[in-house]
Amino acid sequence: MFCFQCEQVAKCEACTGGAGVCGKPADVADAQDALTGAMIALARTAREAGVKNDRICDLIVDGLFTCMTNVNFDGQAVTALKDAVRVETAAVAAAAGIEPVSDYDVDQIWGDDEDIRSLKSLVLFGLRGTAAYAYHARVLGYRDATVDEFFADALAQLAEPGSVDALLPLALKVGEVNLGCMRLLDEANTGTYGTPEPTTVAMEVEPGPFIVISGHDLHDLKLLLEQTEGTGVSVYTHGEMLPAHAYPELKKYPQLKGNFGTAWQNQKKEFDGVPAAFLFTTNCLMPPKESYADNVFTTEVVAFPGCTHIGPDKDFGPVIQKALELGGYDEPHTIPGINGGTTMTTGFAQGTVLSVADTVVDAVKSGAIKHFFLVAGCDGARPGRNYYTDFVKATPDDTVVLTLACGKYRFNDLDLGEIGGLPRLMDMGQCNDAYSAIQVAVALAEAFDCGVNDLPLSMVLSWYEQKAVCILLTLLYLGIRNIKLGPTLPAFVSPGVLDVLVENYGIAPITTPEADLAELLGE
Ligand code: FSO
Ligand code: SF4
Repeated sequence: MFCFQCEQVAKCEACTGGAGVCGKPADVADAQDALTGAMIALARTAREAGVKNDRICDLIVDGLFTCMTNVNFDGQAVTALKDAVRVETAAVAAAAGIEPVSDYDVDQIWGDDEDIRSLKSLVLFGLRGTAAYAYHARVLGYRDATVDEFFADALAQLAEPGSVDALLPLALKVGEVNLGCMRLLDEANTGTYGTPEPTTVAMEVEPGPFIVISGHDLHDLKLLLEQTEGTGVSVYTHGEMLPAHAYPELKKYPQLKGNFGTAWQNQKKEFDGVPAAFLFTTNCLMPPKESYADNVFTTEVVAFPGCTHIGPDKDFGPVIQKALELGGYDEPHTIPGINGGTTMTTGFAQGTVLSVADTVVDAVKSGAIKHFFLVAGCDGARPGRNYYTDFVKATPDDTVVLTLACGKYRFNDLDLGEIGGLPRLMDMGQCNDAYSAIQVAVALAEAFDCGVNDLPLSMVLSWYEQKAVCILLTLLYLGIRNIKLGPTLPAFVSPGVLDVLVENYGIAPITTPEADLAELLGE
């Protein structure tokens, strides 16, 4: 196996040998590469045949999402999807009277010149992240032809020799398309479940049977809430599902009680011995410990051998049954945040922040707000990630901290007080709600008649997997400069490509909270 797509990659280089650091076995990694090679063949065959349709797009989106970190550990499921892709390739070729293009050998990318390998990896991993967002929008009935067609176009280009001059714009194009895809998902989520409202979420679990739902898919949560009505089973969010509490059409269910635990990398500790059922709708699934593996359920493209998978009929009966069998706690039970807090707030997406835009602009003009920090991105296991806690704790009282994605669990139980009638710490939502942060930044730039780079706004980002890659490409596409990135730089960014990113965008690795704060505040 060869895999270097995520931040926890072995030795900051690549996972090789029998299994990855994430627990992905070599045969699954190889099956994912074979699936990717088959998707590239489908994309090239479709291009030659001049065919574009939803069926091709859906297979490619499913395949890209399946290969993301911590999503699918089931080699049989991955191979079944590859077989379906091959059947489609043959059908497209037959209908057009051409020969199908043979499967592409992805090892050609892994063995390429390091800058070409780096840029093709940026494109492929970025596409995987964008595909996850397209998938979530699609289940809510939202799709966009520009986004859909780009997946196949870009995959087909990965099989071409490529040059730095051609691949850099392609990587930025991934960022552009991802912006459109996050907009689509924002429309899908708010159009279906309403505009998020500021909401305080308890971290206490009440006595009685309960289900913990993790991941990003609001549609799955909605179905689970419908099916748990009247059963006596409560539902708690976990990880990236936390912002669901802010959506009017989800929060109206009384059995949606609160949030369980912290970010994804703590699940082995936090799920151990808990008398509840766990439902994973997307990443980030870790190989479950034997002690709770029977209580883990997966759905959509998530899978783990031996865990019950809820299929397209979306009958969550087995999950509810498991929760009833386990019975939950006898007494209230609280898992505090990592700073000891017992509540957190969410729901400060663009709808809320822009509704008080005048207040925010006045506060900046009066000097009450000196600076905005977007401290956002993924959490992970690397020890250096306490940087983000320390950074937020050290931000001065006249600054605002916006956050999103699961990296916020490093500090979202802190009470940072208020500024100009607004909380100093505002959670804008899931990683895809980076779209909200961009909209707020653009609105502020318009209000001050300047560019986003001229605002008193700094981005201090943490990355872990491929959604962070596509969001980073979006920020670069928008020309955002001087992003601080940590806890380590991606292993797939070659020194040559890093030079380009530093030169053109001023990207820099995080250093220490004190030094970075002083630099960003111009002290
Ligand atoms: Fe976190 Fe995992 Fe949303 Fe990522 S849950 S690490 S950025 O999947 O997707 O933030
Ligand atoms: Fe290694 Fe990350 Fe790939 Fe897993 S997804 S095999 S941890 S690089």
